[in-house]
Amino acid sequence: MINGKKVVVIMPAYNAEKTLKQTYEEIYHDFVDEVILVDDNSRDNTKIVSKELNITTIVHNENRGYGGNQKSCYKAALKAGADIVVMLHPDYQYTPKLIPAMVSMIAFGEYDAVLASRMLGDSALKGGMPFYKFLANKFLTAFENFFLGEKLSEYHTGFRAFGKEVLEKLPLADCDDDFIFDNEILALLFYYGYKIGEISCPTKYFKEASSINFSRSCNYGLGVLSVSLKYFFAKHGVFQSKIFKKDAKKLDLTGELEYFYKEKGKQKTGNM
Ligand SMILES: Nc1nc2c(ncn2[C@@H]2O[C@H](COP(=O)(O)OP(=O)(O)O)[C@@H](O)[C@H]2O)c(=O)[nH]1
Ligand SMILES: [Mg+2]
Repeated sequence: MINGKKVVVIMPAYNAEKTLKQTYEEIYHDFVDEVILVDDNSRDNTKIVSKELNITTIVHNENRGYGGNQKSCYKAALKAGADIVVMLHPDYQYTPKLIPAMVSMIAFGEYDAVLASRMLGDSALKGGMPFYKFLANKFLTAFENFFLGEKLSEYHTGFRAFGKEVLEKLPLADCDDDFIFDNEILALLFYYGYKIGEISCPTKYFKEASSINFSRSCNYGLGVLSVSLKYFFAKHGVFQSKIFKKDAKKLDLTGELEYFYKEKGKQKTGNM
């Protein structure tokens, strides 16, 4: 809780058994009211590790993709009464120690969403980001900034925080079920006039932290170009593609969620 706002950390997980504990233990639990993990039908023991750590756990019985996973995460967080939701990858790529800083930027009313950027400062290459990903990130960011008329340092980080209003109001149900979800949500935030803040964030690249290969990265890159152009066309009244339509669907919060495990009380194992 910070400034009277309930803070929920969500973790979209896929084969994260080796890095989950380390990630979880770096969360500063004094500000975080609940942690929720959605296991997207992992082939390893992610859900067992998650339960052992007393994390509220939901398990998809089929793989719904990274965007599909986030949709379940946000539904669960909103149903748990979150005012601020932090999306943190359980692959120990981003440091959870920045959660209080990110959450404060929303809790005191300055921003609607916050991105932890690897491209502010010089941490991306130092942290081992492959050079081709670095170049692609720079190019895609410049392209998207141009077509959106914005000035973010990157659109591709997996460490983000959102106020509940944006998760309730944006048409997230109609967003992609794969990686391009991350880009669509940012385009929608700008489209509806919400404010996005950024902080700098170190990153670490190692085997378990990065499984996206060259061809999936290329697909993602093409998706980013497409979202940028669709935004531009929608904004200038040329044509409105699915997510920019007025009747695009929001998350449906009416159904019950099936929990594999529910957090029992609040466990303070943070080491800060
Ligand atoms: N649901 C789902 N998530 C995935 C899949 N592949 C990767 N992820 C998750 O997507 C996130 C980003 O993937 P990652 O390999 O870390 O990408 P990178 O760090 O950007 O190179 C991580 O949280 C992964 O757990 C998948 O096939 N399905
Ligand atoms: Mg990663």
